[in-house]
Amino acid sequence: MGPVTAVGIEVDGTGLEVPEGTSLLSAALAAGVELPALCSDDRLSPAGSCRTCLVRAGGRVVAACVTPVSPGVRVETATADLDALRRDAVELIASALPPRALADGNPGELARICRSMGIAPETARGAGGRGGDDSHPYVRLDRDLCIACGRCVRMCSEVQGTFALTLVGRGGDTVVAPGTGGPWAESDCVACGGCVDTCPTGAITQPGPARGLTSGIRPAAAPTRTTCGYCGVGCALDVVVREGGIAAVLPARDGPVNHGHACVKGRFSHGFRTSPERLTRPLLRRGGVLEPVGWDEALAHTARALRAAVDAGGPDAVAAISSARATNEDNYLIQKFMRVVLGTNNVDNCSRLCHSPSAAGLTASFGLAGGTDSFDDVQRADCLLVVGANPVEAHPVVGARLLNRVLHGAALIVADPRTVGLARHADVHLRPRPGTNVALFHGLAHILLAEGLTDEEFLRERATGLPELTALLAGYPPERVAELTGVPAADLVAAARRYGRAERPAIVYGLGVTEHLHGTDGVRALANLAILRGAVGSDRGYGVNPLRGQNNVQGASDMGALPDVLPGYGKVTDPAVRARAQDVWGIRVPERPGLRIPDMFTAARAGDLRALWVIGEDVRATDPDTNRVTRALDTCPFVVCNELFLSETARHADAVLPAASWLEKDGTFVNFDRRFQRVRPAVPPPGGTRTDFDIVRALAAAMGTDLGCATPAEALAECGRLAPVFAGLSHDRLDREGAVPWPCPDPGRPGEAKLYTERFATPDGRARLAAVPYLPPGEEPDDDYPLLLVTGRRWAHYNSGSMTRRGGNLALDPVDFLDVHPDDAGRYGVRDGVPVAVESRHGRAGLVARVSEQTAPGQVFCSFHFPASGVNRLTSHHADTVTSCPEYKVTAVRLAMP
Ligand SMILES: Nc1nc2c(c(=O)[nH]1)N[C@H]1C(S)=C(S)[C@@H](COP(=O)(O)OP(=O)(O)OC[C@H]3O[C@@H](n4cnc5c(=O)[nH]c(N)nc54)[C@H](O)[C@@H]3O)O[C@H]1N2
Ligand SMILES: Nc1nc2c(c(=O)[nH]1)N[C@H]1C(S)=C(S)[C@@H](COP(=O)(O)OP(=O)(O)OC[C@H]3O[C@@H](n4cnc5c(=O)[nH]c(N)nc54)[C@H](O)[C@@H]3O)O[C@H]1N2
Ligand SMILES: [Mo]
Repeated sequence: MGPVTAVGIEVDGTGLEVPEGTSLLSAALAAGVELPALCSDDRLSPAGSCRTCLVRAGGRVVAACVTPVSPGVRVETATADLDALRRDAVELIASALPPRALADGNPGELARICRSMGIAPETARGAGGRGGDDSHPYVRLDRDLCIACGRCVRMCSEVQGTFALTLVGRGGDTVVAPGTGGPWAESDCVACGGCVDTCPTGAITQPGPARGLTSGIRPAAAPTRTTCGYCGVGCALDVVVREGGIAAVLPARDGPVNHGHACVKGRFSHGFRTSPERLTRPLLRRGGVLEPVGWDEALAHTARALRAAVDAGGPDAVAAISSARATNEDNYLIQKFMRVVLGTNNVDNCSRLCHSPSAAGLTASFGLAGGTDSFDDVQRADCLLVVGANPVEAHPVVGARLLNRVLHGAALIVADPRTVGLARHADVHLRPRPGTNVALFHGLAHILLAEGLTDEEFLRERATGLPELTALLAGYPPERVAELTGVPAADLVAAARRYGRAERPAIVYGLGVTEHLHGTDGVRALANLAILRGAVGSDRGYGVNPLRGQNNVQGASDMGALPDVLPGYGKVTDPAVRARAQDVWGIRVPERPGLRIPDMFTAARAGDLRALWVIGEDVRATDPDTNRVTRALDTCPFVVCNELFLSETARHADAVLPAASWLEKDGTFVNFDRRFQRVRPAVPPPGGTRTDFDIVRALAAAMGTDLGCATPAEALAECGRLAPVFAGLSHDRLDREGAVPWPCPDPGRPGEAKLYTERFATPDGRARLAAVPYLPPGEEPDDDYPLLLVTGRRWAHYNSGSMTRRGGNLALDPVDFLDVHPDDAGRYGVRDGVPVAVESRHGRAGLVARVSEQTAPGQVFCSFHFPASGVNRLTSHHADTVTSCPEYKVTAVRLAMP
């Protein structure tokens, strides 16, 4: 992408310069002239079909949206004949529609344009009667209002990449329809809301109070700009509130990551907020049952219980699991509470279950715990290597942007045992046996070396460890790697050559790399590829980028909700780090690293952990080997939960404190490419609930300590004093600038979106190649348990499903399926749609079989979004040897009678 040349043009007699390639429509807008353009949306390629944006350019009448500027062109927009032509075009379109198309108060684009052109509502006098489709919970189709502009179809294909919609019929009868022919609800639609957002007439709307609102049509009252509280993409959303309730959540066109796009969760899944099951009062267990009590009583009781645990077993007899769903400020306070009020480092967050191997591996290879490049840069790559990640379902906006890049010519290599969405568009799809990544990556590295596809200068000047790695890689020739991984040698060679010969490759990866017995080794072996290519910290590629999972899992860890580090990743064992914290907090920080989540459970089972505070994590549903977790929690004398709902964990707790959700909170999140963004309350916490921030402060007060940090803004400011990498951040700055990436030590300078351009953050400033041997996974299939279970995500539900099962998403995905390959279905006598029991060495779960070729023979796949199915009773306690991240991706199982 070279520099863009400016072109001098004239619009209605005024000269201006616009970039080469600009359409006359955009050029007119730049000159302050807004033209009607019913088939146009600046997120889409131009169509030029509606003829409502006619202008005269160089003497000819043309559709402005499809005509690019030419140097010196004179554009006329405002003559009487052009006004008449445009009005005629709009009038013709409107006249075919039924009267409701232009009814008073219709906020739609067409109705607004008609009003501005003085086209009377009576113009719309079409007969209608074409019917509609209301089969879908979030999308309604009114065929009578369709003008066949094709914006929805292009949104679905160009922005979302789902290709679910098409135009059918002829001439004036042309209308949008799901490509599969049947009802919308049964189509390929993934409810991203893109079609709703672009439709100019109200033919496609979302039902309910949001009807007619789109990101282009703002309601009178300003919406609240916030950051999505589901996954780690960090979509900027505008929340529209009416009569105290959320009427619509619209993707922000200027959202730095989402650029006007969103997904089914961020856009539509807010029904949980007003679910009758939402907790609104604190609960205390009395005589075996949870009973509602007032806040004072709940806090006093909890404070007494924590104090009693410390008295009985010392500060380390208490632990907290902090929440990656909660804000940075919540997390900052929670870890401060544990260290300052109780005097223990026993605090951890679900990064442990997720990307702790990324933090450890990336730190070891490069020096810092985050991804190396901004996603905007990743999207400039000419070759994408997507490993063990399913962004089409788990990070849909990222998935859509990656797919878009591929459709525009980037090469795509997917490494995933399953045929995930992106794999269908891949140049090479590597399907390793689960748990064999290290061998796979070494196999690719072997070929890079053997074929001279490495960057020798980079390796000489900016990396260490090449001799050791070279020696190790000698043992990973393609044939052997093919045996270890099941990936044909020819595919390995093809993939290595693509990655090796690309000009600017990027690696994007997910839990298929981390959630393994050797997850950290996997991250390091993957990082080797970027280092060998010199494609990190340089202009020759876009590094290694984990698609972090939870909305704020990066932030929860950044804030020091981890047992071994303080905010900003300074080690608790480092006296200088502790001294800095002592300066800010005024207490001595305990120097012994605390317990990791699985060790908390072990300590509980042993009777050593006497109180556990679980904040926004349903450990009884989502941690592995549920039976062991249950024993731990049942043995622990006091368990308190901050929750929105009576989750599996809360249901068995001794105290439950009802918490506010992301839509009701003030603070910040850090997304997967290290950007801090603001979270703002669109609505107040429902009566009786409190924000986690307030709960932590109140509990500290009940224990006689003022935690300071009266507001979230003050908490982030205090964090910046403790952690130099965040010193340049503040709520005020984020309010002004939107998103700011860390490292950001200086309030007057931008944060670092791309890392390591000068040097790596390792002690010697060099990237470190890792010579780690391949070791087999913790479980292998055998005669008793012949199948390998892989667990992961489905698009419509989110983790424990506590929020997505309460609302319309349940209708989109009501059943917990076990995907079984047709060969295995035949072998084990399983039919599509029948209930199956799954057994592992650790427990039993009940699911419904779905026969599908998405999984490989010998492997089965399911999600963990329906706790009642008991999927995590199957998963084992095997965990990454470096970070204790569970081996969720590999469990030997068998099918049994339900
Ligand atoms: N819809 C939805 N979105 C979510 C979530 C959700 O629950 N639902 N959760 C959020 C969270 S917390 C997270 S962490 C992210 C996770 O996002 P992802 O990491 O994309 O999620 P997963 O589906 O768990 O795993 C990714 C892929 O790893 C593959 N895999 C398994 N084993 C191996 C292996 O040995 N090698 C390779 N190469 N691949 C393997 C699986 O087949 C799977 O397709 O998603 C976030 N977004
Ligand atoms: N089998 C299997 N299991 C897995 C995984 C897998 O791939 N396979 N993935 C693992 C991964 S990567 C992750 S991250 C975990 C996620 O596991 P969890 O963190 O347990 O899952 P969530 O459903 O995201 O959220 C937990 C709870 O937080 C509550 N909550 C939401 N927002 C807030 C808030 O602001 N404050 C408070 N106090 N509570 C809130 C929700 O109601 C929910 O009950 O699951 C892990 N479990
Ligand atoms: Mo996660």
